[in-house]
Amino acid sequence: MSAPLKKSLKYDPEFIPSGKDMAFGIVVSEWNTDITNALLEGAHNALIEHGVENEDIVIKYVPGSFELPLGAQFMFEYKDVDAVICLGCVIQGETRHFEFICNSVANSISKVGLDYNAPTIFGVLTTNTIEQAKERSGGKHGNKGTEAAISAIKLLALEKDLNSE
Ligand code: DLZ
Repeated sequence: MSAPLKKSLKYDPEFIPSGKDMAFGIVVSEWNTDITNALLEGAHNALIEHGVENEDIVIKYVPGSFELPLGAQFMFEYKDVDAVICLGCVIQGETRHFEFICNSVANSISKVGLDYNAPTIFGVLTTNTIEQAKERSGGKHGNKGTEAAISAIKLLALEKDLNSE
């Protein structure tokens, strides 16, 4: 398949389904909060832009990215949401914390999604430096929060489509 089609499928609003009547939870990590709030802004704007009502978006914070999976699970348990978007930023430091946190968070977010049969999106930046994180949260590499929100809408639309066949 040609590169332009691939690009349009991902970014062209024409190929992004409407988020009308969909409800979303957004769980945000308090670590590197400048970055995660920028991801949140990107995700929230994208949901609104694609037809989601503000009252259908629940936003909650957790202490760090490690807590995102449980935050997502709580969202599904206690709030009437169809999908959860997890937003975090883990920056490679001197410690081995990076590897532990990234692996655990990725695996556990995936598990929540499979357990609840509901989109649970990995919107977590895992970068070497804060500059790289800035570039991906509203900088020259776009905003991964926006992409996370669009992924959530697309997966819900896919489920609706398959369920109606
Ligand atoms: C401990 C820790 C470290 C070292 N680095 C980060 C980070 O870069 N990004 C992040 O979101 N959280 C970090 N944390 C906190 C852990 O995610 C977690 O909140 C604590 O280990 C408590 O469980």
